[in-house]
Amino acid sequence: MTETEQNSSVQETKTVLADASDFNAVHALNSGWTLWFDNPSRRTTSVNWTANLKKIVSMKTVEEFWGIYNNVAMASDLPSGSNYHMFREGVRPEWEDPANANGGRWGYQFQRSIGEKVNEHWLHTLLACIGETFESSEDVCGAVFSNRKNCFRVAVWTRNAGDRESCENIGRHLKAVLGVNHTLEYFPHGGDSKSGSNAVYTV
Ligand code: MGP
Repeated sequence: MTETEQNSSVQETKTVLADASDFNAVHALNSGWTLWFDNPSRRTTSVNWTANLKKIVSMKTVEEFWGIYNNVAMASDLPSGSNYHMFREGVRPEWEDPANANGGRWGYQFQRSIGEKVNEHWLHTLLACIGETFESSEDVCGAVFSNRKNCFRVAVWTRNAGDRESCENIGRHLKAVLGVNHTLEYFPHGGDSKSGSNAVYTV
């Protein structure tokens, strides 16, 4: 390409700022996503779990995502014991949803001393989900941020715990997205280290 051609191609590139009077350009996400919150003060058992899940808002475009992200509480500021859940539209962030029923989750716990820096890890996880940057992104159901007394936890829920290759692809990518060197563990829903069950995959 000659310099003149390059200049003209640059000039033709239209951005959202190209027209000072029209800021309506939007960039559609591959699928819709919904942000949920649950309030721990009222969640004690798996029986009342569903009742405490609150849908905050759904989004279909990159612009809506940023508008929402910039106007909700930072994950590190959530009350201890509560969770954010960002799930594909139509999938409830609970084991019982058909999309999750045969699935599981990758999770990583950050020490609370990481403080506000944990928000970057959560944001990068959100961007990987809505940007569908996982190799088997269709198997990603959603992501969960948990603010706990002793830690922050970021998890990614996948659709099929029996599909080792897909799960491990997702786990490896999450590890890169989080930028951590420690081992990540995958548990089918319903099992975790507290209940004594072992991780079925590690990356
Ligand atoms: P949790 O918050 O995922 O675990 O689930 P954590 O953070 O290790 O535990 P915490 O006590 O520190 O909060 C806590 C409890 O919520 C579980 O033991 C279940 O009783 C209930 N629960 C969690 N999830 C994700 C579900 C779900 O999807 N369905 C149902 N029915 N109950 C759930």
